[in-house]
Amino acid sequence: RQAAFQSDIGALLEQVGTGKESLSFMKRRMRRLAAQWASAARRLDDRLRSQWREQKRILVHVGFLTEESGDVFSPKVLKGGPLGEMVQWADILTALHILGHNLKISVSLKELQGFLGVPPGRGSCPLTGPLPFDLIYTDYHGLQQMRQHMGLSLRKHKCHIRVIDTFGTEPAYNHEDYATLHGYRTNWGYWNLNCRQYMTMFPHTPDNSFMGFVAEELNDTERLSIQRNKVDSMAVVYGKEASMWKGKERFLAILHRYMDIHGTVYYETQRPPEVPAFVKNHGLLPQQELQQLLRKAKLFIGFGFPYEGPAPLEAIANGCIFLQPKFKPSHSSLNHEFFKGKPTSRQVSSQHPYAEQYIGRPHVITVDFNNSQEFESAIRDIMRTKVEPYLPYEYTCEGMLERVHAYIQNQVGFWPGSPPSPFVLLPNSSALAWASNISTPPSWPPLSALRLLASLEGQSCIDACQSAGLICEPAFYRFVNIKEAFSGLEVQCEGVEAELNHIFPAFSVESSECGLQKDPLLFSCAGANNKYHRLCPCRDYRKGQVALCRDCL
Ligand code: U2F
Repeated sequence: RQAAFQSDIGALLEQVGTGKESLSFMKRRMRRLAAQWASAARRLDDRLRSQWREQKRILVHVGFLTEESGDVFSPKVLKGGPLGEMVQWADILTALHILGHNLKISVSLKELQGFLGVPPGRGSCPLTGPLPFDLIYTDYHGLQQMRQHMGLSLRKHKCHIRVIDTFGTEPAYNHEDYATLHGYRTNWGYWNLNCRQYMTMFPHTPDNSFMGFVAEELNDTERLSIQRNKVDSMAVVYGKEASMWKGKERFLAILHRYMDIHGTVYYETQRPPEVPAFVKNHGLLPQQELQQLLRKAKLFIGFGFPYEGPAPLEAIANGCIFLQPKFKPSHSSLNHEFFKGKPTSRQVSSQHPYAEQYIGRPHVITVDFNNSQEFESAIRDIMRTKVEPYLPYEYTCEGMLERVHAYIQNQVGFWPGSPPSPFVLLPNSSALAWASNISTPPSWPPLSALRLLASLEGQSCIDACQSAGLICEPAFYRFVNIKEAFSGLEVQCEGVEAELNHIFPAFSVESSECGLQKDPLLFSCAGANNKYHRLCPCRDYRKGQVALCRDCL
């Protein structure tokens, strides 16, 4: 069946249900952004007119909201607890609904069992027969619950699963045996999925798929009124929980010399002691009112936590400049409590690396806060700089619909053991040009986007592709994991071995050693080793939509 865009979200709101503060928050958000989604849907519908879009049967099981996983987030919705995840789930549900798929939503184990066809009262009875869904979106909590209740048949149905995973999972952590042997085992990882089945909040490692969320878009009238009403001396602090302000008195005092400081910190009866008296604290605001505050403010300032949330994008979209601390050294699972046990070695270079790397100046200023002079001069600069509201296309409703549509229609066949590439390097062509054999299964992204590069020693494929203005594309590893790739790059190999090592395919110039990857599950854009140059399959990407290549739609 062809999927038809459905802009009316009435049925979706009904499906989401009631009884939890988290669900109410999500529904308020859905209602508030409904018109914005509807007009994005019209634009995308016009652009995709000629394309067949298969309607999928989709189950969304939000594991972290189930009582069985403890549901620690719901009681904190009105108390300054994390909302980023709820923002994202609300937007995923809306996108799937608007794209016209057949959606079922579950936020409890009972509902999950009902949808999967497990008879009530027989909790651990494994699902037999075909899966009644084409796709299941869940999270790590939900995955665990599905394993308990589907038993062995989970393995059979694995390729239909997508895991919403805020900070991402790298291949070395995902591969159970490898993780166990090489010290990458964590509480979350080792599910042996194809890493593109993990979907992140920001484009972290391209090994995962970037799911994202949306921020508010402005019409012309709103833009104009923002321009008129900006107050150059008004700052809003990023941090809705008092603990995020702890130990920041020095920075607040400096900032206060220049600007009026506002906060949206949750409190019960009294001002939290962490928030100085000169700060105008509005208390935790409903999202809509926070937007209004950001429209007036010139500066949105982060003090290092929370990491990688939605709020800075909302601030920038409302014409603020985001000032944030540079982390030296970077924070990661090796040196910071918050990231410890997360299945990634990613180096987090500032509070919000996406804002730093993908947006940057003039909207984002990242400085060493311990250098008072640098900090102070950044504030002075900000007060003088005029900026326009800015929202990267990938965080608009149209951008998210476009991306989710592309994934749903094209990310199929996540079989870890996909056959080795029958592709060969054309004689006399440069190492960068690869040709396809007509009888092979189609690739997505299309193979025409492939550019093969060798990384520097000690450089990851994420960085190697990035420094060539490209992005690493894990789906292409199987095409370059062949010995011809080394000769194509004019690398001298004394024999080529296949090994289990997440940085392979790679070569060492010193020892003339060349290695191929033995297990496709370990193809990894992340990862580097000082001894090796890695073979990196890169591709182009659309400006403002890094998940998609030029010919991906
Ligand atoms: C991130 O979670 P947070 O919820 O702490 O992220 P924020 O950027 O603070 O904002 C989430 C939403 O909270 C809203 C705001 C954002 O969309 O509009 N909000 C509000 O409604 N009222 C207010 O007064 C202030 C903010 C991240 F998203 C998670 O993935 C991480 O787990 C967490 C920890 O790093 O940080």
